[in-house]
Amino acid sequence: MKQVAADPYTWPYDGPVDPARTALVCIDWQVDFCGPGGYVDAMGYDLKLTRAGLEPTAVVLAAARAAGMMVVHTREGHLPDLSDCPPNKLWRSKRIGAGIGDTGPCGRILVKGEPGWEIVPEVAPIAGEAIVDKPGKGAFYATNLDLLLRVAGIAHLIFTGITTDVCVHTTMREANDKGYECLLLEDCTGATDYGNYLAALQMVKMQGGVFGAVAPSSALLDAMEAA
Ligand code: C5J
Repeated sequence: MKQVAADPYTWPYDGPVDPARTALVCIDWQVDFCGPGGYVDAMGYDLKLTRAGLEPTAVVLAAARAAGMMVVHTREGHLPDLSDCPPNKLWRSKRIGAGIGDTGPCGRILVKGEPGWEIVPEVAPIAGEAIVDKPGKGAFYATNLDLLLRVAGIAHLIFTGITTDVCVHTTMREANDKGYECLLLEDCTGATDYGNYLAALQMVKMQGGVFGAVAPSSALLDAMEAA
């Protein structure tokens, strides 16, 4: 494999992509965030924006699997009794009319085990892939993600998922602070607001790549084909 033609630098900083040290992290591709009747739909946002990255992500996922890369899927959700849902998060969700734990067309909103909490079929995990359940926006908070990655010898992370400005950004920032070298695939992510999506991409690239780098998935696939 080669390095990836990314912005603002050729990624990763330390040489060609090494599939044994790289994980593909797929953030919260759940019905609640991109499916009809889920949480994002209940809040009244345009699902086309959060679904936009699904098709390219499925292609990258297949390539990562073929290359033997570690794949990690994350899911945001809460226990049925909501004992792991901070009261301010609960209050805000009810205020906007999509209360966590309330019953909707996809079952109870953002509750573990409900249809809305499941990952959509296009990018669903397969046997052997890690699934990290998280109560918050960042996938490192209150989870074993860092341990799983370090035990597997992973130093580089490639991100897909939703939403760009919330769970993807929070997780990428956490990862960056921990020293992981991060790449965000711009066509494999989406936000509930297009301006926020663009801003989130731009934020990564400031200060010479303050949180890592950004590339189209085609650039990653080109680098992988050079294996
Ligand atoms: C949000 C997420 N937006 N997965 N969660 O509440 O980005």
